[in-house]
Amino acid sequence: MGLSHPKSQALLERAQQVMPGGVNSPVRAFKAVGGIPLFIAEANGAYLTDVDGNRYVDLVGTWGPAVLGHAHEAVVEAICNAAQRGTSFGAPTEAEVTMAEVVRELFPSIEMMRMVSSGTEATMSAIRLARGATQRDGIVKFEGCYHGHVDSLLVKAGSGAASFGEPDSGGVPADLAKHTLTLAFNDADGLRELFANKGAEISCVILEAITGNMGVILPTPEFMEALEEVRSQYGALIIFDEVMTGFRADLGGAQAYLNFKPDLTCLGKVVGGGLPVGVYGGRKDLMHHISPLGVVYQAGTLSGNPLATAAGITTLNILKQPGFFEKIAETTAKIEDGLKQLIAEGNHQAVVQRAGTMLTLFFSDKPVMNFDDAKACDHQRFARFHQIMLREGVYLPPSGYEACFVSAMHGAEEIDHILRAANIALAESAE
Ligand code: KE4
Repeated sequence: MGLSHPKSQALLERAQQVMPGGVNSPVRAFKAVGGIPLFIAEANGAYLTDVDGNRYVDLVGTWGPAVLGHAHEAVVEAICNAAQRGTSFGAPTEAEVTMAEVVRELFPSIEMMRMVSSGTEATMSAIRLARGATQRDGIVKFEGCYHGHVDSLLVKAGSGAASFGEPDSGGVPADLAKHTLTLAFNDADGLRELFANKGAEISCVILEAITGNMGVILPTPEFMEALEEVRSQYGALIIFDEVMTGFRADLGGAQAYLNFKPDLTCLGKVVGGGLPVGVYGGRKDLMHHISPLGVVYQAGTLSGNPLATAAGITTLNILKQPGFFEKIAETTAKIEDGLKQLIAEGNHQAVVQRAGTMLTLFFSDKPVMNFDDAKACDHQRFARFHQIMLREGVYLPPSGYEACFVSAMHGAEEIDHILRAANIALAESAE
């Protein structure tokens, strides 16, 4: 018996009159998994409650930020206290300095940074900086990696492998997209070959070094070596988009997990503790190109505002306590191991891939190493799996190309609930 969602249905009909698809971000529309998007009334700890009173163990974590769990008492208190002193001044504050110092402590490669209000703003600004600093227009990205809705990054591979990109969205000018080259993730030889042909034109390589937007995929050592080679041989800047992996793949992000020092890093999600914050930063000599020091312009009315920095500082100070992050990663590993055991016992064609506190269950008969592998997964089965998990009270990302996120508030009871639900959903979705 499915859960009833009459209030979500009614709200969806109202919402669709005033917002495209009734949502403020496309993935929320549940298009990939069917059913209707659930309107959430509140969230607390590891749980969401929808407007019809149905309660779920949350594995979306608002796409990453809720690493402490929802409505964490200290974060809510910090936001309330800050709000009483004013919500935005459009002027520098001590909190921005404190927050930047905490980010630099956890991400030593970020010697200097600029705060913005979203992950998209962070990546958009980082590639503008790379172009400005190198005086080159070319950009390299990888199929399946998502970096926010930046015109130059909504680009798919052109007809020929080494040809420049084509728009991957309406409204992106072909004249802009052509400056973006796209390769397969983990294609070390393709990267070397592309640079051999066009290295002098390329300002940067931007990547999710551990991906989340085609599910969790780890890079091969060869791929990381090729990145280092093209940086040293051609002077291209390496930009790690850690909007998702920051404080998630590892406390110090993918760069700590992989022991690789990027030239620039983009952060978002967790860094704002659930409020709108993005960060881009890295080598001081590069950040000196940013206005008002240099000629690369970037600005934002609400950048570094008091509420977001209060939430961010509180979140990071709790997260960096000794053993705190490791405990969440340990919980995530228990979920991974439990899922793998169920897959083996039921002889299901599925694999689980994890990095730190983020994981993906792919309906695939082999490890997923790039976007072609991710596309070859059984996404119809994932849709059935998603709906059954929802019925069983577990809220998964509504797409097979996403990552699940675990919080500090997921404990033994939540692990047991997730695995019991998965056992049912694996069996029923197989039919
Ligand atoms: P925002 O502009 O949504 O804050 O960040 C864009 C972004 C940039 N880089 C990476 C690696 C990201 O994962 C994201 C946003 N991630 C998606 C989830 N796949 C956010 C969910 C959504 O689009 O609604």
